[in-house]
Amino acid sequence: MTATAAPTRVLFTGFEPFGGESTNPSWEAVRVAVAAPLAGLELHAVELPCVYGESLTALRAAVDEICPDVVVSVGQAGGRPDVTVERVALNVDDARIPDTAGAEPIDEPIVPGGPAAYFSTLPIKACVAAVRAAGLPASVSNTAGTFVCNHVFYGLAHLIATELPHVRGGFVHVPYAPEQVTDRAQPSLLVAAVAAALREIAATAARTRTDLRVAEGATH
Ligand code: PCA
Repeated sequence: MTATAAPTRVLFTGFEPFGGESTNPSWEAVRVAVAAPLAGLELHAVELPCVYGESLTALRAAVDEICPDVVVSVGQAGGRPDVTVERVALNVDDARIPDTAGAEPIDEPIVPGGPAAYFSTLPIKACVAAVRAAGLPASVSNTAGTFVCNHVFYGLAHLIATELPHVRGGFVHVPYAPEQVTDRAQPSLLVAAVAAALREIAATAARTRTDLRVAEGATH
């Protein structure tokens, strides 16, 4: 009898639309990413509200229900030209625009007394390399901002650090979808391409224990 390894359970999260947009490519891409099977992986997708606090409650509920090995949270970063794998989450909410419930916190800690920052526990450089090898643009980002995406990233990292050390997780920001920028000179990437990149990231996170030691830093 051949023993079959248990599949790596991957939870993707995407966000509802925000900021006056009618779609959010993060959720659209996550939906597409989980629609087809991927060898050795069990893929799940959950949509989060773009609301401080509530987004983390929903993430927590999904983690409790699905018991993932890997969590890849995804959000829209309008204006970025490529798929960006985030390195660091900051313990601060500082809203430039209201969240979809109207909250606009300024300089509030996400976890009072928590560490100033957490690093992603995904192999970020291996993930970037895998997306590029699939022919799609990707880079490491050193800031996830201070809006709801960073909030979810920090909350996820805190949950992993304090309660779920066997889970690996991080955050990926994705460009606008082309249909969002037909009237603006802004970079965009097809949802299908973003979904393919997310599948590469899931597969890479599942098989990679030690990240690549290659320079992906920034001078500013
Ligand atoms: N992007 C926002 C929040 C939700 C989303 O998709 C951000 O970058 O914070």
